[in-house]
Amino acid sequence: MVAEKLDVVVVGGGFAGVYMLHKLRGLGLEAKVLEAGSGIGGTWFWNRYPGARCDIESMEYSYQFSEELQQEWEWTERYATQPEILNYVNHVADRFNLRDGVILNTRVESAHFDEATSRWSVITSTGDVFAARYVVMATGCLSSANLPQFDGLDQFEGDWYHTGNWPHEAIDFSGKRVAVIGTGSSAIQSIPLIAAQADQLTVFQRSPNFSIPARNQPLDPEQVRERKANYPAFRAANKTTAFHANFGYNEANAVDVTAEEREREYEARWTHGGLPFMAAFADLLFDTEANETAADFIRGKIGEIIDDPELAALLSPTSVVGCKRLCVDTNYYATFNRDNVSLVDVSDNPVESITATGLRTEQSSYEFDVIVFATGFDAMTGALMKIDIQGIGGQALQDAWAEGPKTYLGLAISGFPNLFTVTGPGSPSVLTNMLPSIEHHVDWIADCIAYVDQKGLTQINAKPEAQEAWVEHVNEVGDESLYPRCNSWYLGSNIPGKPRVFMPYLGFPPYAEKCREVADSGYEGFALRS
Ligand code: N01
Repeated sequence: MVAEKLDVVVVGGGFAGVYMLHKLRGLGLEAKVLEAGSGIGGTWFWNRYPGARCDIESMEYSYQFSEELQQEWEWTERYATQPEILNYVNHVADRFNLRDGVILNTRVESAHFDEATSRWSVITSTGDVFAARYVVMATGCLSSANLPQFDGLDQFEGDWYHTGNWPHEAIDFSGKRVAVIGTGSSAIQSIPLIAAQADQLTVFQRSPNFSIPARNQPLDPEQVRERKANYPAFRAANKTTAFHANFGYNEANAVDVTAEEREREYEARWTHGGLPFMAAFADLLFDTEANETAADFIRGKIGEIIDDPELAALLSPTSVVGCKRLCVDTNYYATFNRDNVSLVDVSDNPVESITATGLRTEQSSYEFDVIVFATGFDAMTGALMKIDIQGIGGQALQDAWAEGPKTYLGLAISGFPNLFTVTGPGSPSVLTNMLPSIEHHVDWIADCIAYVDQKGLTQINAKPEAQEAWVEHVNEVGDESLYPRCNSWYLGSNIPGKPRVFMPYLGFPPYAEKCREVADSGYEGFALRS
């Protein structure tokens, strides 16, 4: 098969891939996006489970590269639903004439670097071959669904679904006995809606999670008008915050204020709703004692909501708040007061197998018509490691990352020249508002490609020592926080056998500063070749 020559192959047609294509075209480059799905949208294409909605406010979870776009698009709710976000990204693709640059239903199977030509040979599931000067992996942080290896799934006579790979047609749970396995964000959003429809719902919980009410509501037209009048300034202010979002950061430490002040602050944030709860005090993710005050507050709320004290205790986490991604819900805890909902604690009574008619834990058997796996993702590295990526000398990414991912700035991997990762491990990505962080990465990558081309160079490769220093720095910063203290997908600990490494970089502003310095210095830490 003759390879089609391109300047850039972009892998993945989510928000990152779509904007990357727009930027590359702006540079006059020939680029194609290769997307496994039958539509664009990434996360918002695949995660169609009931109740799927963003946990960042819609007016922040949107592109800002075009002032016209952000002025003309009308969000309807404080937190946008999955269908609305999918409509939005499709609107962007149409508005900027990007559709003809996206090849759908095409999964990238391998990407091998040829040193002699400085080109990547990219082979797809459809047998197409591309020879590209650059590859941008816009493969997403939470795109490789984790389906635990339960014996017997192929024997199950009912229907089963994974929240991260949900069918396109609506599923009717009426009259059904339904199991949900997992209690992360996807489960917490879908459980209240499934419970409202199903005959019976049984939730299998391995670890309880902290969740804050979303307080979702229609957007107030007056507030929208005000925000739109100052959109660029609003976005600029968000860039100066750790989470790249308008969380109303309080700079006081929880341990320095009185119990009454803490209570007042937590209560105000519980009433306001959503992730800004974590910005109640500056020390919440750095000091166990401070964190425990937040944990106590949320446990108190769970106790108030749940009628049965034993059930409330089961639903109350004893872990660090925010150590796992904080959940945001609509009626999650209250759903457990319903007569048709029950909770099974599988923390020391694991799900052992799926049977023809249901599932078996170590202690009991259950019968179901439908099983929903809300069991998460092989996060941050999963999608990349599924592709056969080989860099200089045929080195496989799987080998280079055998002990955990190593990148320079979460943007490049030493030994894999001219290949970039959008929101890769070692970047703030999942610890920030993803959309503006994606835009930041895409802009940086586009500038970098433009620089290399303008200088007439053929290769840019992260130096091993720069990568080592960055990885060490990411770990040092992570270790100052409470994040490494619990098991979470940030650490890869939800996937059996995955090396335990804290993958994201904590703090957007210092990261953006470092990226700027590297670019301004002519790409310090990179080896450039003519
Ligand atoms: O996945 P998760 P998710 N037996 O990994 C359990 C984003 N997101 O899809 O905690 C029994 O959080 C597992 O138990 P444990 C957001 O960043 C955002 O819900 O490992 N249980 C856990 O309860 C989020 O953090 C939004 O003990 C098993 C659950 O499955 C990320 O995506 C919405 C098990 C997995 O939870 C992932 O969320 C949705 C087993 N063998 C997602 N294996 C919003 O924007 C796993 N579990 C709101």
